[in-house]
Amino acid sequence: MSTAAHGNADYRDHGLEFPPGFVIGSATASYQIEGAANEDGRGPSIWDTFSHVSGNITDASTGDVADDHYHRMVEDLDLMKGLGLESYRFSMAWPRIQPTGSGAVEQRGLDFYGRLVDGLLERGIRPIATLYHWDLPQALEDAGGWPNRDTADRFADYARIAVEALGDRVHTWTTLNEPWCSSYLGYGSGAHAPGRTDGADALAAVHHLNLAHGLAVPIIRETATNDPDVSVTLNFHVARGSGATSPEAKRRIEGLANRVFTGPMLLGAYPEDVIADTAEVTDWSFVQDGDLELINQRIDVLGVNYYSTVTVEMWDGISPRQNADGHKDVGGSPWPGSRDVEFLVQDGPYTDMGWNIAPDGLEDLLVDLSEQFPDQPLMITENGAAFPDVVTDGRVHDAERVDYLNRHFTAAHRALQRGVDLRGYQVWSLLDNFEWGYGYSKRFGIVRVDYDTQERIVKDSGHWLSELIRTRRTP
Ligand code: IFM
Repeated sequence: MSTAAHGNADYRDHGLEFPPGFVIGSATASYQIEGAANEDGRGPSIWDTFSHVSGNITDASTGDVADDHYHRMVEDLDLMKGLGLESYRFSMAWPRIQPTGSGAVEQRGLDFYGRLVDGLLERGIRPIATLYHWDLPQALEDAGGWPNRDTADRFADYARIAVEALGDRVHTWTTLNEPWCSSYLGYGSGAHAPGRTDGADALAAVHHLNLAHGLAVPIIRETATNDPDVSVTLNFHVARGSGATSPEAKRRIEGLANRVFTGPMLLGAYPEDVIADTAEVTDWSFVQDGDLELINQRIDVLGVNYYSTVTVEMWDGISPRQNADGHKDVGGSPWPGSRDVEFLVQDGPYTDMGWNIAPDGLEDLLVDLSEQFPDQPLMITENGAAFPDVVTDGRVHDAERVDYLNRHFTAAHRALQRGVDLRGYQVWSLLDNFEWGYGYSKRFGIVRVDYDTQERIVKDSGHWLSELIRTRRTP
């Protein structure tokens, strides 16, 4: 990717105007906020199981209660309205709707999301629903999980059930959130649920997630009655490096992380170099005749999640190997076939996740995607930052998060100026929440949640975003 070198190098522009129709909102995900893990017939998900195993979550917490959003949904809807959000990206918990992932449907789960969507529409907020943000019903994992082809068919059934219930009023349906994490962190490194560590399983999961997406898209289109937008959200890895072996390392990482999804989904083929790179791990025999045609579906919007960059080289096999890929290191590798890629420690500043702050990476990514897929509208479906917040006199002056958002909205604006068809920006996250393997130790919210009292406090970043939406200009 080229490096953008123009304008304010700091990406701290103010007064940048965003066009009408550029939809600005915020995002969450079911397991991270809902709580009520055992209520109204919800079945267990892989994250319930995983988080209850000692040692898996940094602060030994679970999503059992989380932000108690399940019971505080109306309060949270009013909060969104107060902020002036134009859109709200949420996910639906598959085990709330189908407790065992197949067969019986739990109406109370569907009703919860029905009330959420109605509440959004009543407040003039666009509902952007994600069908799968990692909470796989445990029963499907017990049957083999994503490395098992049948899981893709079960996902298609679930998509039909969800869209039959809400397909008259959800504006945008997103099939999957970050299948990279579901496959490589869930089945490769073991940092995420279900915590398995097998490279071949991770790649089979990649394919079955791609297949699940491909099966669901036409179902959404034929079932919905309001002509929704259909999308998928990917967490793109922006790889950099100036060493002699960096181009090779970048090719490998961008192949495994990005092109293994965009290839089949948007171009109808797996990248040949990725298949060659992983030949010692798997023979890809899980790809059956006709699968690529199924996966290659037109989508209305490609969701882009971006937080930071990686800097890579091939490891020389001698010096101590650096492993700063930004993901929790629990021993396994999320890079099957490319364990010899070295992730160098990058220059700061960093967020509380240890991720480098690189808004130019977002601009580069958006321009690069629009060059690769010129007719494909894009939406930033996640961007935001964790910082350790302090409450002072009932306020949270999160200047670092405000600065982070300012820089990344500047990057998005520069991409728009360069002709990228970028349709909107959903800030991660509306609320502090359960940050997966890190539990509640990382706060991403523009609204603070006190986990003892469940009190919500709008942080300065929330006020900043609100002002941006109100004026259509970066404050
Ligand atoms: O919290 C996550 C989210 O669930 C998926 N994208 C990245 C966020 C921050 O790690």
